[in-house]
Amino acid sequence: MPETAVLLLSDLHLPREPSPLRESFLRFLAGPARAAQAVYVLGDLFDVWIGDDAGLQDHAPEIAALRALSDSGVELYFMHGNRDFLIGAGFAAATGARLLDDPQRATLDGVPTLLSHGDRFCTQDRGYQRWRRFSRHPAPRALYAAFPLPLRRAIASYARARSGRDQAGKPEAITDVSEAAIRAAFEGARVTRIIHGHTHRPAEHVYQDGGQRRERIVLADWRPDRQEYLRCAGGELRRIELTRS
Ligand SMILES: [Mn+2]
Repeated sequence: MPETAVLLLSDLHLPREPSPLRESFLRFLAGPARAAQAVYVLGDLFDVWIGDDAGLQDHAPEIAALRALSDSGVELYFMHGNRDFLIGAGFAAATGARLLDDPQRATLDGVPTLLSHGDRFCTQDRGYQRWRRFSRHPAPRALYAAFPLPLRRAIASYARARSGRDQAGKPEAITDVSEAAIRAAFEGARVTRIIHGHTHRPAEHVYQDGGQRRERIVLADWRPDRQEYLRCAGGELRRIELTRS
């Protein structure tokens, strides 16, 4: 029986400008991704996404490569991040990706798993959660979508700069996930594994709750010196550095 690997990645934050990260992602799609059963992108694939109209053009090479991957028979799943939550049906149609709800329960390699971008678990960051609720609300979204392209770009870059300043001033514990939110997610979804990104703090956290072993895997963000994905197959999880695979 052929091994059926599932690959997961998040927080690539691919920019609109030419970048080695964009090249690496294209190498990933043409290389290791082709041998997988499924590829899950758990959000913030793009650093900014102001709408499918602009995004599909700004990221034409990635869109074509994602399409080639799904045409080759690899299942492609995409979850929104806080930077690219405006990805919509146009992206799904162009790439062949299925858009997932956040959180999403899935059985990966036989393990009941909860997948999430991760920002929903950062409940101690009240200011951020307020912004999250506002930005995902249909009314402001419809208003934003009706703005001309240059205005949408300007608003996005203002929001990004502001959030960078806000986050820099907050203590680490506030911007990380809340353990209470994680426990509630384990209980609610009845899973023994959570995989998420967003915090840029790659780690494996193991919990022992009433004799039950649970684990929380935090995916790594991509940097010039580190581009990795998580490979889930044959009963083990492995972080694989793209440059060495
Ligand atoms: Mn994020």
